[in-house]
Amino acid sequence: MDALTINETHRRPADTGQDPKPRWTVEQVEGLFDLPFNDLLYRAQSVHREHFDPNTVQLSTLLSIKTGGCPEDCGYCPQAARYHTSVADQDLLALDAVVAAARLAKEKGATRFCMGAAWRGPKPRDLDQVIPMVKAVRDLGMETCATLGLLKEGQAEQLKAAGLDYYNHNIDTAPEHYGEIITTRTQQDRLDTLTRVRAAGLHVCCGGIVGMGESRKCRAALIAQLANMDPYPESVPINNLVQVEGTPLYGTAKLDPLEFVRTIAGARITMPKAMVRLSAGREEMAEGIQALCFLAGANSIFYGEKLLTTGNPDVERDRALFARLGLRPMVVKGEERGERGEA
Ligand code: SAM
Ligand code: DTB
Ligand code: SF4
Repeated sequence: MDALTINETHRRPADTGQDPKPRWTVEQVEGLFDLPFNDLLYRAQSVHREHFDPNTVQLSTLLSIKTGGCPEDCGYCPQAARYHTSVADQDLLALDAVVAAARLAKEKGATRFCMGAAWRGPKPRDLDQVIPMVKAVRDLGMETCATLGLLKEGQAEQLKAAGLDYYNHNIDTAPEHYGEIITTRTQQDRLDTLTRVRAAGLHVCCGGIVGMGESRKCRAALIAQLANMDPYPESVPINNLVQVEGTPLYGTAKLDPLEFVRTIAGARITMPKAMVRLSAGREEMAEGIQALCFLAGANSIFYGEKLLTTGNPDVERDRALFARLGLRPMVVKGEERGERGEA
C-alpha cells in the first residue's frame, strides 16, 4: 500500500459505531521507512508544522532517585543487579537532595523533571517516600514525571493525587523481540501498567529503544504499537541504546544513525500531536544527526549532563547547538493535556 494514503484508507472496523481512529499496520510504517530519506523528512516536517512551532524544543531533566540493584534482567540496562557494570548502587535519595536537583534543573532551563528508580516496581513504603518528592517538585512550578517500574492497583491514583503529570513506562521493543531482551516480565505486564496509568488520568510517556540489533521491521512494529495505543502517548521517548560494558547488549552492532532519524520521523508522522523525545544516545550522536532528528519532528530532549547513570551532552553544548540551529526552549503554556507548547 502507498504509505502516503494510509490515514484515508486504513481504518479500524466500523462496527464500534465510534469515530474510528486510524490504525497503522507494521507494513505501513515500514512503507514510511522505505521512502526516500528526503521524502520521509519532508513529510515528517510537514506533519510537525501542522501541530507545533518547528523551532521550539522541550527540555526535560532526569534524576536517578534510586540507582542499581534492580532484580529485572533488561539486556540493555546497567542497573540490573545481575550484570557487572560500573554503576554503584544507591538507596533512595533524601527529599532535600531531589528538590535541590530539581531547583538546579529549573535554573538551567528545564521545564520537566523526571525521577527514575531502578525498581521492578515500587513497594508501598517506596511510594510513600516518592510522593513528597513529586509534591515538592511540582511546588517548584515544574512538570513532574516519574518512572518507577510496574505499578500495582491504586498506585497510579496515589501518584496522580500527589500531583504527578506524566508517568514514563516504555514498551522498549516490538512484541516479537521482547523476550530476547527481557525475560523477567512480559510486554503485557508493561501494557497493564500503562492501562492503570491512563485510567488514573496521568499523562503517558511511553517509547522504546532502538539499536538493540533489531530489524527495520521490528522498529516499524515498535512505532506501530505506540501509534495504535488509544490514545497514543502524549510523550514518546526514542532512545538509541547506550552500550554499557557488562550488559548483554554491550558490543551490539551500532545502528546506522540515519535509521535512527527515520525512526524519529516515523514516530512524528504516526503520532502527530505527541512530544517526540530524542532521548538516550545523544552524547555519542553527531550534531548533524541531532539536527536531522529535529527536522524529522523531534521536539523534546533530555537536558543536563547525566541521564540516569550514563552521560548526556552538557548544558553549554546544548545551548550552543540550539544557537546554531535557531532553536528555542519550549515554554510550558498550560496545565491542560495537549495544550503544552503546541502551535
Ligand atoms: N525501572 C523502571 C523501568 O524499567 O521502567 C524505570 C527506570 S528504567 C532505567 C527506564 C528506561 O530507561 C527503560 O525503560 C529503558 O527504555 C531506558 N534505558 C535503560 N537503559 C538504557 C540504555 N542503556 N540505553 C537506552 N535506554 C535505556
Ligand atoms: C527514557 O525513555 N529514557 C530515559 C528515561 N526514559 C527514564 C532513561 C535513559 C537511560 C539511559 C541509561 C542510563 O543513563 O542509565
Ligand atoms: Fe530495572 Fe528498569 Fe533497568 Fe529494567 S530498565 S533493569 S526494570 S531499572
